[in-house]
Amino acid sequence: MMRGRGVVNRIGAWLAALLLGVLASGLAGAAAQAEDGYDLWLRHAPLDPARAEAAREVLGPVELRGDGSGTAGTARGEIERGLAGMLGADRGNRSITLALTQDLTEGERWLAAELAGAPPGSFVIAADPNAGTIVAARDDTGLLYGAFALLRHVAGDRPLPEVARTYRPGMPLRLLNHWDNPDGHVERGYAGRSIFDWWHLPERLDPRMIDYARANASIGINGAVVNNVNARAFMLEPRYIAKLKRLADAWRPYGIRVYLSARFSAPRDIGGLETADPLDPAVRAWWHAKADEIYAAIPDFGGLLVKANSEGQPGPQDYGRTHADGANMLAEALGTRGTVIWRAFVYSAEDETDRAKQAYEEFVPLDGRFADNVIVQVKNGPIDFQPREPFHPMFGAMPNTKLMLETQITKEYLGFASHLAFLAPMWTEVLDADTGRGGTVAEVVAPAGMAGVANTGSDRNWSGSHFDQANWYAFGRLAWDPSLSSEDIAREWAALTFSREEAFLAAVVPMMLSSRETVARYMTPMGLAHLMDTGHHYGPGPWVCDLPRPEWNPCYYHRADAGGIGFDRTATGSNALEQYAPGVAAAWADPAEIDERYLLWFHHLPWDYPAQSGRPLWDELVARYDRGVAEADAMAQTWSELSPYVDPQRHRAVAESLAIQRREARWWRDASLAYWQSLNGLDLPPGTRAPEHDLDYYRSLVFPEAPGR
Ligand code: GCW
Repeated sequence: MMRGRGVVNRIGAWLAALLLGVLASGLAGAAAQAEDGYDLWLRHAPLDPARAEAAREVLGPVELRGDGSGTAGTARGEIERGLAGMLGADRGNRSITLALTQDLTEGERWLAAELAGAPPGSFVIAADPNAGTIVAARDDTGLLYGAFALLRHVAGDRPLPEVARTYRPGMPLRLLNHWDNPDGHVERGYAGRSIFDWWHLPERLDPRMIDYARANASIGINGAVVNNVNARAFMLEPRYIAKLKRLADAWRPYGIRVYLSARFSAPRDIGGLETADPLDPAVRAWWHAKADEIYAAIPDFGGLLVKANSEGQPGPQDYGRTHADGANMLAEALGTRGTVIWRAFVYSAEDETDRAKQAYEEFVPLDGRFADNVIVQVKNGPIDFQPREPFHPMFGAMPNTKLMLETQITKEYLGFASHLAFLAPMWTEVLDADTGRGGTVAEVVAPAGMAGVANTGSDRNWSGSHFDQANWYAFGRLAWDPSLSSEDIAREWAALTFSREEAFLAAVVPMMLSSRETVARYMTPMGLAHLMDTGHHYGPGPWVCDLPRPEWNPCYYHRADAGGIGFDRTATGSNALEQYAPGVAAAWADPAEIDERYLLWFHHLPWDYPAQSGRPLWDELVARYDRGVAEADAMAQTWSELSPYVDPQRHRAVAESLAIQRREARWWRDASLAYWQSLNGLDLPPGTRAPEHDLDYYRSLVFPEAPGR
């Protein structure tokens, strides 16, 4: 009996397990399997049967013309790998041909014509049920990008182009800037330690370096500045050149060139010279020899990135020279071999004017004086990666200088990796901005490129949170094609990363699209900026007024008192508006007409100023904080309903971050309102929830251990 019941029990358990398994797999494809996010958007999850069938009509074995080495071989390998994941063993029997234009057959020659004059990395794809699929390019990197684009088509919800379609990069340089220090600490990094294991290089190459290169290549990123702009000079020493060479060799097949941040005082720091004056012949010779040394090891070394005379970094102004003197000296050392990327993020202690005006004032007079291989890299806005800033007035104002756009993928001022904020809408807002001087920002930077301060780290999911992977992805996609819409990018990423189910995408894509605005609402609504607490930049600190340099203080930015709030940047104030083209300035000059998301950036207004809603400014501000908090709650609710579509491990991780975000959205709102009330003495509008604690409580919170400092 006992024994018999045991068998029955075992059968029962087996049936139950089977039933559970069927239920789970029936729920939503990939949802059953736990995932940790390491594979990013390159998961290559199996296609559902109907999509797989359609894909097999145009896909099959990969045929690579040419010798199959290097990057072209990498391209073939990636297609094999992707299709193995998505289609399994049955790939269909149409061939996939990868060919450089010189290897095209007579009948395919017309594809070469499609690519005539296209920039490096361009490719063409044509998928035909009769002829199979062909990816053609003029260079190997184009084949690699084409391979990834083909996989994106198969995996995403857009069919492969039947008529040949040409894809061209929108700008030549698509660079990650790592603020990683050689000791493994990442400045403003919220995803653990640095991914670069300098200590063990050159002998030991972490396999993660290859996965990193794959991820970048898959979205068109073609260069990486591997060290912090607050640079250590010793990274130019021979032992580091050897380490760098190992990385360059590993990344070459993925089309990634290495760049270094250079400390301007290196000739003094490590070169034994008395000076780093850019006009001193010995200094010039030192840099020249240094460049030769680097190029001997790394023939395709990309170039040098420099932060000079900014936040205590050395620079040419230390010797009474200009930014152009400094940049051109390095440009001469590199010659045609590489590029000097000179940052425009400068502000100096002595300058009494509005910090938002300083970069323009220092750089615009130098227009036309930079060497051909110098690019000036300009942050998206005139202050510093705030949740919202108007575009930088330098864009469009230096027609004779190559300007590059610098964005920040790591969310220093948008809640680190804990808050969900999809940044594509922020970057397209800048790229699409009409400078009023003959083009949009995207057009201004098209001859140069775009840089993104990376959010990678040693965390298993690379970016500290799953949704922050989307910002890395969006950066690459936009640098490749700045005309892509945020919605298309969000959809593509979410389908690759989580689930292709329409019900999932219909919920998660709108949530991503509004997420950055949500953060701006509960942190710094209506054009407020830089109210983050000192040092770590996490959480509110609008009360900080006593730091030695005026522009380090949140009070400097909000200028609030009993009478009103906001920074007057019109003609009655700092007149930063004047740095913009007249048409642009006009749209922001009148507080009654301005897009109110920029209101307090440009205007100082009384608390009872009638907002466009008709409500007094104070009431309007409170309403926007409240809306931000409500939206954070709504994101958590939306996500909780999406568990059927996402594996439990990643679903839970995101839910936990959203719980942090809900709590901290309240913290931001409550602390800010308590502080504003301490200045304006106003009651909250009727029906509004009072801050949970008093102002002293919020002011007492300190976080010396916050990451990324
Ligand atoms: O946003 C600020 C950061 C600094 C950073 C600086 C810069 C690398 O707080 O950590 O330094 O910008 O862009 O140089």
